Amino acid sequence: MDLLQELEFRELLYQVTDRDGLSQRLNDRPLTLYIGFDPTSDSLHVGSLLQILILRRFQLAGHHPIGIVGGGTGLIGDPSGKANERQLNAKETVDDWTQKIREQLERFLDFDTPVNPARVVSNYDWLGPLPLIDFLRDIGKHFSLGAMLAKESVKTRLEAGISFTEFSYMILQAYDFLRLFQDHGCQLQAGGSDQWGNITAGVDLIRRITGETAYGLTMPLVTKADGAKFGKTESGTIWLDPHKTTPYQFYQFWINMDDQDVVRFLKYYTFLSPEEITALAQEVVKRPSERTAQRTLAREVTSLVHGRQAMRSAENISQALFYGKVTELSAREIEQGLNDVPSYTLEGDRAVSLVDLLAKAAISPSKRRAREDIQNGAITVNDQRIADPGRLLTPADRLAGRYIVIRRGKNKYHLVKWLV
Ligand code: 545
Repeated sequence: MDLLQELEFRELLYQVTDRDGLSQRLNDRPLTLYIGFDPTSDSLHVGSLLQILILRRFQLAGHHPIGIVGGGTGLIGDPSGKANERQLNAKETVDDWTQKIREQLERFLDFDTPVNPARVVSNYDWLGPLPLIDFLRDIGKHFSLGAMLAKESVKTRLEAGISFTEFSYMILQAYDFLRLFQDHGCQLQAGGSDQWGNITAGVDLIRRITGETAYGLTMPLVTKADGAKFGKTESGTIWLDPHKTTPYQFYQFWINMDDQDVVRFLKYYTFLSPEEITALAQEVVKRPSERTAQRTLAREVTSLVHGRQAMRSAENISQALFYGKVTELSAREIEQGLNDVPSYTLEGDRAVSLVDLLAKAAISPSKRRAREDIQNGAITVNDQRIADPGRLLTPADRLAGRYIVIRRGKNKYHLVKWLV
């Protein structure tokens, strides 16, 4: 299986400007390719992860990957796939985000391999100093208004409105490709299918100016079988930054994947071989309740993004919460596993009555109901069912010296914390 065949197996090929030409070129000798990421926020998310992994797949196959961070284009705003004009962000903000995105990209690529080290560059380096008159004469002249208006990204916006700023975006992205082609021999640009218009604009510009061939390739936009938006949960976007989405939340996102989606996501997001993926696909059919495919997916992607240790810890938290063993967790694991459940903060070492606490922390609606909840066996403290309505909580009940985990009913978790 060559690289393009592998991408086909992984359902990652959507459009290619010249499938046979590119295939030959890839089998002939190492190629340089790039993918761009605009700093539209301070972190990349699971949507962009797919693209980062494409760079990595090419690098593993011996090709030279370049990641562009759009320090320049991020100041303009890509209209592709956007129904409305974007709000411009302040330059300082874009600068700050450019730096953060650059650092994230760098974590996924290999810069130390002597044969085909990765490169990450910001397009502000050449777009920032670009002189307007030269730009309009040398680059603008190659773009026909008819072709620009016919691009999906512009055509769909003519009604709702599009500024000259966003309209010009495709020229900047095309110019990036030309610069990388000239400066680094970069012959391929990849991206999601929303980028097709911008990518082909670059392929055309390179042909017009140099007379040579460059290639473009897109991947499908990631969708879910049930039509829900991929990469979001009730608690928001799944980011790659562990301060925005904890490794445990990240792990949960993957382990909760529907049976209908899990095999495709193993193909998209892991480096497991086609044989291993096929075997897991059979598990989904034969033993769906074991969720072996989901567990493998969560383990692989969490290790990839947050490292083995964070993955182990996420696994540990999941198990403990599932099997009622919170006492086995460390302080950090408790914080991580329960960071999105209601919490209540207390001070001091005095013993507190469980009934009072249940009412004060609004775990039970009132003191009377708190007593009933205890009598009905609905309350656990650190996974221990409590039967005595007179129970006092003392410092000895605290986990790691400062936490008590209270559950009401099957899975309504609450975290009580002591200030230390
Ligand atoms: C800029 C300069 C270039 C080439 C490309 C670009 C960026 C491109 C773009 N891409 C998207 C993006 O989203 C924000 C990233 C999160 C901080 O806008 N014009 O930057 C997404 N891209 C990855 C995929 C995409 C695309 O980063 O291509 O299709 C999402 O899957 O929307 O010279």
